[in-house]
Amino acid sequence: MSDSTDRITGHGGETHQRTDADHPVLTTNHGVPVSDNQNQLKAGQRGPVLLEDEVYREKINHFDHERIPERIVHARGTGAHGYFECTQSLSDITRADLFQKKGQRTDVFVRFSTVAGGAGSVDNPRDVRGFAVKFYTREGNWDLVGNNIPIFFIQDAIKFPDLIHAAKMEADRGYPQAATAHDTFWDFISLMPETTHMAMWIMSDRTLPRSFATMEGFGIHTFRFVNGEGKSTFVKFHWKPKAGLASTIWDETVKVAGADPDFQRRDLFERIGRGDFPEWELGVQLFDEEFANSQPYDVLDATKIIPEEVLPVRIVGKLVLDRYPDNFFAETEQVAFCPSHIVPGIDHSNDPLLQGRLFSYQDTQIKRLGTTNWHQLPINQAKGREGGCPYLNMQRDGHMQMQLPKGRANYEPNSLHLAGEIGGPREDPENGFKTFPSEEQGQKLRIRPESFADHYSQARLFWRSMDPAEQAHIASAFVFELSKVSLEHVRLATMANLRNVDEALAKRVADGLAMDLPDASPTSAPVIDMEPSPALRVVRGPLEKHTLEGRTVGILLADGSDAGDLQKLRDAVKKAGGRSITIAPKVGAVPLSDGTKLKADAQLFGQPSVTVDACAVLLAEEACAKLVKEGAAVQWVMDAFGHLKAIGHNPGAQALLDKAGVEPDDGVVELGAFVKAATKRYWDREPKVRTLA
Ligand code: HDD
Repeated sequence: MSDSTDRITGHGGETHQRTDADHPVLTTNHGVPVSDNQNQLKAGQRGPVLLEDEVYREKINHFDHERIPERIVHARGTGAHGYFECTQSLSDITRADLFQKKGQRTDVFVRFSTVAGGAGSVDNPRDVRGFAVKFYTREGNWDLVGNNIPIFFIQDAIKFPDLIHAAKMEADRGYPQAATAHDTFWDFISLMPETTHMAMWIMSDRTLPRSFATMEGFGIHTFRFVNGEGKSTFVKFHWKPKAGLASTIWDETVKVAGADPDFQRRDLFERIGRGDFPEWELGVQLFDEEFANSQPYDVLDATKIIPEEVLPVRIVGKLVLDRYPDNFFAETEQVAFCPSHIVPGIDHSNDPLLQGRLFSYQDTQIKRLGTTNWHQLPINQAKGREGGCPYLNMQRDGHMQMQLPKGRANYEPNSLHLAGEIGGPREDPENGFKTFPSEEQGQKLRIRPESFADHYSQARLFWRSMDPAEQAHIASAFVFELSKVSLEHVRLATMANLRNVDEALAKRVADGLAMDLPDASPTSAPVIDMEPSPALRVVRGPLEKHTLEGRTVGILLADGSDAGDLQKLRDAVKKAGGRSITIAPKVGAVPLSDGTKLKADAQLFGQPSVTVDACAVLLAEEACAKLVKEGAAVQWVMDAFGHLKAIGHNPGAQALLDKAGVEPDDGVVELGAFVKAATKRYWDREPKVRTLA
């Protein structure tokens, strides 16, 4: 065997035989070194390929089988590793290991996703975002499989296949991909009043997050915490983004999807790459049976929230994503979450949506990953206690069995240990997981409880909690979506439901469609006016953060742009915690005022202003005169203004702003004032730039 200098360390730390200065030897999957990876084996130089060519056959054979079924929902996703840190012990409320000690860290893997689109669809349609967190706790994996919306469409899991069939592309035509603006979705929604509250959230800015880092997350269901004495406390989980809440304008969303379908995946990758780690605080709403019974809604109903003003969110931890997967398929595609994966100290409630979920995920993972041993995939493996065995039981065999259990103990009880053999693991009545012994009674019935009957009060609460700018976005989104519905009776049925939410909303939608308002649909419970909840707002809400931290400034420049101004601007953006990218008609070498040549970060056509959070225009007059005739440059500025972004400019750029129709306001400033102006959007500008319903 050659000495160690002939060995080279591979990706996973293993060593390989070195073939030249930099590369290990290429082999077949069965370890046979390959002499030629460029040509098939032929009879003669130009002869037929030979069947015996194992190198070629194995390579193509594997390639042909490299795709696995995509997730039936949430197919398009992006994941990252990180950690959860307990910042406030909850040991009095739960025995769950990860909440015992302040400062205690637990590894996590998080996957963000859209719902309706396929794995290859766009990152930012109007859609819910999955927010699935796998905690590798020392007492097993806990999967908190949530969304960025605190409620769900339906109350009972049995309707889930119908909902998804209606939302996804239509069965006879195979479109639209990743969009709800179509007949079957709104047909289903209009016939299921329980979906009305969620429809409001779907039409709001919540489904247009700027980045995964700027959206909230929710566990949605009521769960239970169970402490060491077996006492249960109801709990709802919230993820509050450190970067604040930020969404895009619908026109901007549509354009980003075209300019960069991977926008949010790229954003996560680049944030982590530059050490700008996305972070959330974990908040809990804790309550007991008495509180639950005193509310005008049922806490087991997943279409209802508990307003934060009614029951404050208590911050107990933080989540930091600080490592991108090494391999997208091995980790992000193969990761498997199950809401049924809970750990001692956490338990389910009787929420029929949650209960139904407890079966589905395990079932779908076997279909998707092709084996009952999917828990052995590294990304899904429990980590266990330090050095301890992550899991131990008598389950054996099955496809792709990677374990090597020793001995004969594949059954329990057994007495093999009495013969000095391996007896295998035994249950732990003291510390093992125990289901909370809730009292259950009643007949076996297929029934929806009366307490689930109010489908409009919280939809009204949401609407009346919104900032006027958000109300305009919601009404306009209904108009946009229903305009794409070809079935007139579906539009009318939807508006009939909206009349129960808010008459003004319904009127705005009807006017936007140039249709008469139908009679309101019947309601199965009185619609009550709840106290508005400002916590629900994105625009001018408690989580709207005026900052440049984690945000991107685009600087449009061209020949002769002032080098000193450029440096000052970049330094100021950096000091404010933002990052700047220089954008020019040609990337290779931009001659600046001091004779230096700048390599621009991006080319004007490839980095439209929809891909940045704030815009600066730094131009010499001569170059500006040319760009005034360049549509992409005019559009760059016009979109920045139309999407309510801050625009900083030097005097030389004024002609381009004029051509783009930019009007003076607080968000259009000279460069010296730009960094401060760039920390937010200018919502009051919107009525000047577009007609909203
Ligand atoms: Fe689900 C995947 C979230 C209702 C059945 N769901 C899935 C994922 C998320 C959610 C984030 C992707 C996980 C990943 O990244 O791999 N789902 C939710 C939330 C729901 C919800 C927050 C309502 C509160 N889901 C729901 C119901 C059912 C399912 C009612 C079925 C009864 N969900 C599934 C699934 C998926 C899934 C079909 C598809 C891929 C997977 O499980 O792993 O089992």
